Amino acid sequence: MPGSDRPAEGIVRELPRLRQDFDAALAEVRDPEGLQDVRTRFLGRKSGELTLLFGRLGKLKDEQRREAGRELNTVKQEVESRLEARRAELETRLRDERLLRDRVDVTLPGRMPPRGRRHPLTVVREQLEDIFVSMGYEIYDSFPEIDDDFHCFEALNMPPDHPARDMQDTFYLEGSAALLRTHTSTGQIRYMLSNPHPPRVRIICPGKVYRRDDDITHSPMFQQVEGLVVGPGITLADLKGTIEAFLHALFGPQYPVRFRSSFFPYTEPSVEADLGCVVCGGKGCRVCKGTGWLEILGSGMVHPAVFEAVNKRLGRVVYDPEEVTGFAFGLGIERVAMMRHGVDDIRLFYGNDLRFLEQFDN
Ligand code: 2NL
Repeated sequence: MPGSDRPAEGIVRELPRLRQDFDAALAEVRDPEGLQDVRTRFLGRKSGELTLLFGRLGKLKDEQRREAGRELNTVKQEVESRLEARRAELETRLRDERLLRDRVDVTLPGRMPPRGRRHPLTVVREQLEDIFVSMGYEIYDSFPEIDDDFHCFEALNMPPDHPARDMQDTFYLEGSAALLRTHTSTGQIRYMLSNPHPPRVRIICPGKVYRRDDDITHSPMFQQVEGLVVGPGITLADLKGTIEAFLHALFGPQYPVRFRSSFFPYTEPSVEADLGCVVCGGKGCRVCKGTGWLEILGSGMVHPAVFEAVNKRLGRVVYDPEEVTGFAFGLGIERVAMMRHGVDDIRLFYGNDLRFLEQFDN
């Protein structure tokens, strides 16, 4: 019987079977966990099959122990190096699989980010600004939008009982004297009060204004551009020439411009400018209500009472109505955009509906 008289042979005889089992187990390995299981089965510290054989060496005599030990060590080294080789092989295979799975086709066209554009009202406002800048005007950023009675009404020749102050039209802030400006004239008054080149003025004031109005042609918030020119010898002819040049620059010189007498508390005389209907070319249609004309802006010669109110606030005469005159005008940006694009409901500009906004190019 092996193991009794030649115990070394007993141990050594186990080795071919152990090798065979190891070969078979290693061939089954598919992943690092499986590989660890095989390592434990053969080399595990407590009950690895090879470890147990090493444990049996202690019972042998010197000569036999050396002999069997040599054999066992050879096998152990072989097992270890084959485990290591398999580990390297597995690692390479797993990495290749991962690279294949995560492959990116760098030749694919990129996904284009959606491209934004300026709001149609911004486009119109910037066109207006460009035209006036080319005529030598300064753009005066007419903040604040929350203002007071003086800048919005009193300085503009609208005394406390004036109908324009009616609660119907103006948003007042609860429990305070503050209000939302109803026009950007507030900015023009502020400019005159802080003018670096008195008494000469040549500015436009673009900005948002607020009125208690809401229907297809009125929005409670809308945008306005007002202009103001002050200096010695400014006349109604300057107003007419400026407005005509401006409207021709904005819409094209093919449209006729006419002036009609009108009334505003802050101008005298006051005139409204009409433009030949951009829809029918003047023949008369639904949009111009058969007149051939579209009302486009209000204007007039600055009322002396406006200069006087500013002088009074300044505490000295800076804009002497005997020395300087001026003209002013105001128009709604939405109205220009509606005429330009044939839009019939002002609220579309504030609905943020991309189906509407995407129809405008820049
Ligand atoms: C409109 C047109 C207008 C003015 C605005 C103005 C400003 C100052 C002095 C005098 Cl500081 N006038 N602005 C003048 C005429 C018309 O706006 O349709 N408004 C209801």
